[in-house]
Amino acid sequence: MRYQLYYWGEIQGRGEFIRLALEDAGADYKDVVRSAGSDVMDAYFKKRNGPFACPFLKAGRLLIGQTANILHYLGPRLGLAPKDEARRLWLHQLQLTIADWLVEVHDTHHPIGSGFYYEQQKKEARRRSKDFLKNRLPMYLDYFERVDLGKFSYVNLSLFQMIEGLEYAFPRAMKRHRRRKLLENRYRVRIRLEKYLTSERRIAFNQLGIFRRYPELDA
Ligand SMILES: N[C@@H](CCC(=O)N[C@@H](CS)C(=O)NCC(=O)O)C(=O)O
Repeated sequence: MRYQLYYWGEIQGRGEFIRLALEDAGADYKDVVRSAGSDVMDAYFKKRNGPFACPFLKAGRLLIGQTANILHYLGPRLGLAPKDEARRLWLHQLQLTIADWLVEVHDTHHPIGSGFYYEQQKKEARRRSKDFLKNRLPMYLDYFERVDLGKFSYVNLSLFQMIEGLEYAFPRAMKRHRRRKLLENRYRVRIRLEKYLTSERRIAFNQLGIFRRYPELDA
């Protein structure tokens, strides 16, 4: 199967959670916008039953949107999830929790709305980040440190991405929030995916993405 991934070409964003799974499995895929521009992606948004937002994946005749949904589909096909229904649902549940967590990270720099520039919501961003770092971040970290992830799966890859992103965005706060299992997972994935992570295919974190480094928002 040749997969076609549709996601913005300049950022890791939510597309990266899919890229990591495809790369880890050595899957045959095309990162469409990066090679053909974003017009092709826009055309899908105009379709009657197209996706609401990116990332979305084209797999044969299937057109699949929502990050967690895409991973739910890809997991067993890429050897990154078991076929057993109970385990798959558990992984899907964890991935949806990661999606919630990611929205909270985004909202640290855009707490009022995506229609405003960061500079227009700096004060609120500071309040929101403070609350996120003090209350929400440790809750999520403790949760994922505690739960049973089972055999290596796409959830391990997504957790790696969360920790990498948080270290990029909040290096000071993350020093206070070291979690042994999550760090071990991070090193494990770094070794597994070294070739991809050091290649040009891995877009660097930047100030357009979900994880952004504004020192004034860090601890
Ligand atoms: N719940 C969706 C969220 C998708 C989403 O918000 N994608 C962003 C890019 S990272 C987007 O295209 N937003 C445009 C919009 O919401 O209008 C997922 O996890 O995939």
